[in-house]
Amino acid sequence: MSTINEIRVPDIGDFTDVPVIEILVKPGDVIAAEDALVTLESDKATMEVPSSSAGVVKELKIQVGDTVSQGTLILLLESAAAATHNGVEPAAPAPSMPSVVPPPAAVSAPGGIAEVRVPDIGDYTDVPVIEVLVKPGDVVKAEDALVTLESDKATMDVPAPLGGVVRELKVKIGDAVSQGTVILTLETGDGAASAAPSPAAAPAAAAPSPEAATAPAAPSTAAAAAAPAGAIDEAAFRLAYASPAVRKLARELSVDLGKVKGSGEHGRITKADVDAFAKGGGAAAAAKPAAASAGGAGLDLLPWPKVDFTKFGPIEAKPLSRIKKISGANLHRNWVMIPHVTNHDEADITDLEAFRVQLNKEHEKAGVKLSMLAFLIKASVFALKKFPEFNASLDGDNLVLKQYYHIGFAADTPNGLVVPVIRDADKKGVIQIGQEMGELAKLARDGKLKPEQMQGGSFTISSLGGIGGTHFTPIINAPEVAILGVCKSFWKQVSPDGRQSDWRLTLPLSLSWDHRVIDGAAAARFNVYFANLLADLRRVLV
Ligand code: CAO
Repeated sequence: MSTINEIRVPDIGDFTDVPVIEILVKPGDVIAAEDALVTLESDKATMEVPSSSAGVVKELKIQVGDTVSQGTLILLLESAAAATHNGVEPAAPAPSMPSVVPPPAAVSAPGGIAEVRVPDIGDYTDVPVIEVLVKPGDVVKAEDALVTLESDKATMDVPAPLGGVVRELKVKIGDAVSQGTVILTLETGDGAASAAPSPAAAPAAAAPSPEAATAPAAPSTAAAAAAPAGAIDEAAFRLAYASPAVRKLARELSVDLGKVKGSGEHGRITKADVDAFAKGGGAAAAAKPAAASAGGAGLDLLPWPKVDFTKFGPIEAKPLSRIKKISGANLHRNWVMIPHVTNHDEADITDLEAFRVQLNKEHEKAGVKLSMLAFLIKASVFALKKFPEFNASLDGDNLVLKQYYHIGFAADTPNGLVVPVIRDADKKGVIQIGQEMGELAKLARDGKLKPEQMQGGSFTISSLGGIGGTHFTPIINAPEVAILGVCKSFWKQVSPDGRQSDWRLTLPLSLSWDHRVIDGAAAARFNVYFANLLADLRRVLV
């Protein structure tokens, strides 16, 4: 006899609405109790949810991109009666995950020396320290990450419970820690505990520690020292975008994660990538479009320069935001793997601007405020219909021409660049596009965009029009093949016949395109057609 168990998200501390970034099982899989089912990732921790029972996966109830909280149903598991006899309790709650934002854990004398200890991390003991993010002399603020711990189920940062100056490190990479282990001592006090460290106040700047004198960051020095010559590059391993289970597998297979190309979302390295890399020496890269295929020699670049900046003046080291790390890795890949060319042009938007102002007046009472970008998104659809290879993706030797028009727009947020997508822009009017843009841009600024609101784009527009500039080189948002950049419009005197002249409002266009798919003549034609559309939108009727 078999029973169906509901497997739910266990206690994950204070976290709610945590995105699911990977599903590790599928219907029909036979799993043992404690096998990892899904990976969740917040901005502080990556954690795997293990199964509380053994059995066969019957039905998945979530998908990648969903957000989950404690109690969310993950899947249905069919457990054999034998499993119960073996002592596996089908209805047993899944093991509690560690609190990922632990309560402050310092023993502190105001204005004195505080011992910062590992806080409550649930049932975990002897968790290895995989990264030490600070060094003696560093000025830290409350909540700054101090060390990263990684068990086989979760990766978590231990934050500073209060501000101060790091006095002495008590752990190093490789140490195993449990609740209560002293991580470091912190000198607290009026100046030290203040939120914004002033460069002059940082002892690291005034009197560099021995570590600071040899490397910009202690973690990389320590990691490099720990790794035997010719072994895994620890710094690159740590920076690789992968879940704990994938890291564990990479360790087991001695795979240098820093060298594996991720085929997952946002370039995330999956188990399959690690397996393929281990078996085929870089086979993971073959999953990429044509340019990524094997055969190219290594870039053979010089190592990145290591400079002790404190030798030249005061500095402040600021960790990159999660968005910056993800978008940086994507931008880097796109820049290196796509042969970019950028064509610059100009569009006469004098009449369109007058129309925009008039529309805004007409809809003022309804609270509608259209910027030029809404018109550009709409106009791009017509240009993409005319030049379908710009609304496409490379898939091996095939060009996938999309019959949908999902237009992404780059949005600048306090945490970095994100690209929300207006779906089916061909089916929407400019006012609806403008309203959706406003909503998506607000969600982006508040850090509340859902993954699905950034997926599926077929072409992107990056507008710096509200800021300035004349032209720039936007980086293509793979797997798309083109991106349009626009800058601030300006008044320009033009003379079509060399005798009479006129002042026209002019919009600078910068179209970057993938030379594997598009050639220069097509790009020039695209720009001319697009500019003509903007000059006279009646052309869309033709
Ligand atoms: N020329 C002149 N003025 C322009 C303009 C243009 N091309 N585009 C917008 N403006 C004006 C708007 O009309 C608005 O003016 P008012 O304040 O007088 O109404 C002002 O500039 C600000 O516009 P905006 O930036 O708020 O609105 P938008 O719709 O143009 O852009 C958004 C929205 C989310 C795309 C934008 O805020 C943003 O984040 N831009 C940066 C994108 C970016 O970082 N790109 C680079 C990516 S590569 O690193």
